[in-house]
Amino acid sequence: MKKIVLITGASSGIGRATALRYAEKSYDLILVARRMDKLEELKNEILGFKNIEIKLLQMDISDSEEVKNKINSLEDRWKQIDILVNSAGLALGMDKIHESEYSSFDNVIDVNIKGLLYVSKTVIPLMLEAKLDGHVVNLGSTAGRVAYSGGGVYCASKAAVKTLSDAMRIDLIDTPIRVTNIEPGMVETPFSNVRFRGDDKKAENVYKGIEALTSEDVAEVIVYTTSLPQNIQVCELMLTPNKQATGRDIYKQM
Ligand code: 8X3
Repeated sequence: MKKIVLITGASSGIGRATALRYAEKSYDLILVARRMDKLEELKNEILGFKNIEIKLLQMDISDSEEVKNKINSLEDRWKQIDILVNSAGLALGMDKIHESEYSSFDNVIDVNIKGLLYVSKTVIPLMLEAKLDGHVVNLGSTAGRVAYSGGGVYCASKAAVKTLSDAMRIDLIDTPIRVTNIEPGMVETPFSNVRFRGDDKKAENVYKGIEALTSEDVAEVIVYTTSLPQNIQVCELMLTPNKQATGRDIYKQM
């Protein structure tokens, strides 16, 4: 039976690259994002090189009712989810906490923390019901380990992803399900364009003087951790470009 992977944030960046990598490996895909046109585009691209089944789910993962209803309404075959990749996430701006707009905190917390919880809370029971050797991959970040000025809520959200991953792993210790927290450092994706609300110059500056990782690099690592023998659980995996040692503030001091 072919394996199924559900990927959130599949319309761009690491989520998109991960979808392409699993497609190459012949997994069937459930692709989740808000932008249906982007998902359709990705689906067509994949079907151009691989004969697999792809389900598209247009969803705002920060809406718990929507997550619950849409995932639970999948046909039985699509509920047999082997791998969940919680890739959806964002940062907004680089303002110091005390200089930020009140409203700027909400979006990041809603997607990065609550969205990850809503999707996991819906998919994990399906994995348990189907008695699958499931695997949950959460996208953390070096920012969850080392805070930096202007990164406040984003860093905190990724620290939450680390803690939630640990808690999930303990919750699921008596089951075959594995939980992995992937913590990339600098990755050149539309992440910085979103953070700087479309200011390409500012976004480019983030990666100046450093050969950042690509989304494909991170996708490769995600697929690697889920392809290991069942008895090997990669709990956490931090990956950085060669010229980034730990978190972002340390890099800036070099
Ligand atoms: C993204 C890493 O350093 O841009 O998760 O915050 S950083």
